[in-house]
Amino acid sequence: MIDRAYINVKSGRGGNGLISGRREKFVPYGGPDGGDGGDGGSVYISCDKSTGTLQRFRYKQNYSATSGGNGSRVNKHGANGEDIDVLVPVGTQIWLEDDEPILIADLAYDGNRVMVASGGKGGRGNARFATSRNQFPLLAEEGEASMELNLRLDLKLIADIGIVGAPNAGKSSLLAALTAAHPKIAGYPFTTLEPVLGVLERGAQTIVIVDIPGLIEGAHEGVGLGDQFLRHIERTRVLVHLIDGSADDPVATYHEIREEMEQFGQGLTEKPQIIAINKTDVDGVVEMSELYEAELKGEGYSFCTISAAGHLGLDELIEKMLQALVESREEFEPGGAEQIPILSPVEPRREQLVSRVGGELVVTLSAATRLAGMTDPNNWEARIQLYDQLRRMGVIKALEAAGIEHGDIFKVGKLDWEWE
Ligand SMILES: Nc1nc2c(ncn2[C@@H]2O[C@H](COP(=O)(O)OP(=O)(O)OP(=O)(O)O)[C@@H](O)[C@H]2O)c(=O)[nH]1
Ligand SMILES: [Mg+2]
Repeated sequence: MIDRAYINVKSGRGGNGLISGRREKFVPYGGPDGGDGGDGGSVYISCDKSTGTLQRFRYKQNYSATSGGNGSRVNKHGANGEDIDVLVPVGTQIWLEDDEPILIADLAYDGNRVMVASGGKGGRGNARFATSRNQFPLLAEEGEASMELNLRLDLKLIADIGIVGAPNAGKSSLLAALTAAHPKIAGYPFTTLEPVLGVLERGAQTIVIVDIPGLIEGAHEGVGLGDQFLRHIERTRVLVHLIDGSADDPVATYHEIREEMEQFGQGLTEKPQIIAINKTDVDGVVEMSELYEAELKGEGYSFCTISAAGHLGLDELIEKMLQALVESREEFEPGGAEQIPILSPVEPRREQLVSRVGGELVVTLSAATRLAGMTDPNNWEARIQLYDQLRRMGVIKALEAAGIEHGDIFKVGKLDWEWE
């Protein structure tokens, strides 16, 4: 079972604005008519309770939204790119992979959604730059660049109910009896080697149940991979502790497993728990169950007797599970499902005007580089118009403040410019 995955997301870039139109005055339909580029699509991540694991991210790691279309003539706007939604299970944390990973969002409740990479804005066409002073602008903007991020997904809560117990207790049989899952079942210990998820539908309720491999003494220290399995039940709300009623000393085994859980820590023994004695169809188990129940009463948990293989007592067990889930939700979700767990928004786009890169002054303001990207470097008139825009954006002031001198070269997008 995978509970961590790495993905790469990329938003769509904005489409370019267009420089187009007829320069002559008094011509019908004359004037600048270059349309705007469309906006690029954004990438969202949303959680959904029908998605159980991060398994499928093993096969697909790259998620990209589409780019905006370029503007065209006659003021025609480019098509917008399409947003995409990456579906993850409820309980997924999204981390930005950096030197120090940064938690972007904690999708704790069904339907939570967060934008992780915003689409680039479309560039403006030359029609938008027309003023009374400049009736035929030779300027347009490139679309805003896309955003690309490497993310780590961590699934915190994998199931509502975790079934724990000794090897051979009948845990997988119980999962098979309650859900449509088909775990391997066999009459020897350690049949289950990896956790298996199943879904139980009860009216409008959907309960995700996880069956884990059997726990034995030393589990918390890693014996039989027990520490890994304990980590899985750490991420469930309610435990069903299944006891093999036909085994030799089930009460002692129960205490052994509780001791392992106690040693492991992480609040496992504080979770709501239902003790279920299994195999009541075996002769004598019903009678012995009364004794076991009396001995385990002091534990303060609710108690029932079932036969997983014989499908006996399951309705009562399901009722107890539902009740425990309601109580656990009241305890952990005071704000209810409306609560928004999203922690921090995506990193804002960098908006520094000018920076020095290896002794050279480079204009970094994206609004400026996008204009430069569409400017014909050989057209002096276009360059004058661009210079005028750079001045309005405060770029020229910033270059002066950075100490630019006569004869120095500065870069804006693909253009090199000599300072005069
Ligand atoms: N008689 C009887 N046998 C049962 C019952 N439930 C399970 N069993 C049997 O007990 C054996 C173990 O069942 P599993 O469901 O594989 O047990 P498990 O707890 O998942 O075992 P591990 O995965 O090895 O930890 C199998 O032979 C089952 O058929 C029951 O209610 N009655
Ligand atoms: Mg099993």
